[in-house]
Amino acid sequence: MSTLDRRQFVAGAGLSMVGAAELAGAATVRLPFANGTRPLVRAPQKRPMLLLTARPPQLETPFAVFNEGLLTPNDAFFVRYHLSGLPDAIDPASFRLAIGGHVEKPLDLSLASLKRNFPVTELVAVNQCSGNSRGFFEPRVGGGQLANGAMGNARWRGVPLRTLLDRVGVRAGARQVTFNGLDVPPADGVPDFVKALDIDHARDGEVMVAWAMNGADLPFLNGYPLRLVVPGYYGTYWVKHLSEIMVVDAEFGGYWMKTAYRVPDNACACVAPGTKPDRTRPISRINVRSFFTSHADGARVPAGRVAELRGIAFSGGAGVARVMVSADGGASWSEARLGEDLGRFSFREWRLGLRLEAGSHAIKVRAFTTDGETQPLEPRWQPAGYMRNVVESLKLEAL
Ligand SMILES: Nc1nc2c(c(=O)[nH]1)N[C@H]1C(S)=C(S)[C@@H](COP(=O)(O)O)O[C@H]1N2
Ligand SMILES: [Mo]
Repeated sequence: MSTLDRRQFVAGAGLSMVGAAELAGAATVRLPFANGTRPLVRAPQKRPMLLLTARPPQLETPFAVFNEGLLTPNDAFFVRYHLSGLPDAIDPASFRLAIGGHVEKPLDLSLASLKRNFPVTELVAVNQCSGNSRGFFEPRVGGGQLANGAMGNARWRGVPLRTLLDRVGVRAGARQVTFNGLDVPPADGVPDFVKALDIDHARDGEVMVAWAMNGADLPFLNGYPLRLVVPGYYGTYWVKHLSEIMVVDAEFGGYWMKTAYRVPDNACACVAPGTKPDRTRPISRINVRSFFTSHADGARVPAGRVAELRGIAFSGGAGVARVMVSADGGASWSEARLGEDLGRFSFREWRLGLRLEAGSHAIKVRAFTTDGETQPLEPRWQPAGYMRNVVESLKLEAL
């Protein structure tokens, strides 16, 4: 795509992404919770997606996409923004990434220089929104009422953040690194979206400044031309349209670290339903999850014959060791076969054949990581609606 095309293309991505006329005729999806009707809309570079909000754009992946393959196609990858001030055109020729703050020699990099002058790395990792599945919380909580489609798995390509930090020379006393993108708050709005990682995390060699996913430029709505990739961490840290990296010598106190995106500071990151935590900490690593992808809830299968069940499992970096399936409400569990290993941050496929007698069955799936973490059998609760990872249950009708 030429620069001119790109400019024109993204011009529609911001304010009027979805016109009222389009919405009027849109097909809808019914998510399985109250007020769960979502129009399916076409945003730039996207196939029809579930619309949560148009301004800022928030789009959820139709869940059937996760049965297409282990990598989530770019045109089906979910979209989440906080601020309605999206850039409406980004010219790759004049774009700059600034790296500065508590460093020896600050850098101002062009896209071409970033791609040409540093070693390139690739990694498959899940980007999952903290609030993925929030719509299922009971009691309900405020925030985007998402089903399970605010996640995606991609092969990211870019430069390790460590390499860039080594190049600018981090000075002694550095504590954190902050990340800012080109989107801005509306004039009277909320604080700018800036996130921070501890300096050791930023230098772990895995955190990446990426310009491509699944072999193509980042779609505009997924952060063109650059985004941070923080393997194993929730999507909130994966700053899009990344334009400024600052090393700081104190803990960063911005709104999106100090006030938002915090979880109860205890082992389960949970509290009794309806209560508030006494102490919180910034959200961090993704917890282990597994899903059915081969069958939709309530699907019919032939009685007395083997139904091939399939799904995905993932974790925050320990890797999936085992996936167990129960067809008797959790009394007994069978081990599923795991598919190709694309790395410890990736979706992992699981498969299991189950023979079901005539009748209605509730099938459960539960993943275990290599370090023994597993999913709770009962949902945990917290007021922000983050980190849901209860064992999923699938209803099948054998007839
Ligand atoms: N610049 C910018 N980056 C951002 C955000 C944002 O609002 N602005 N939202 C974050 C959140 S909360 C999530 S879950 C991910 C979503 O990534 P995606 O839109 O590519 O799926 O982007 C992150 N990066
Ligand atoms: Mo998010």
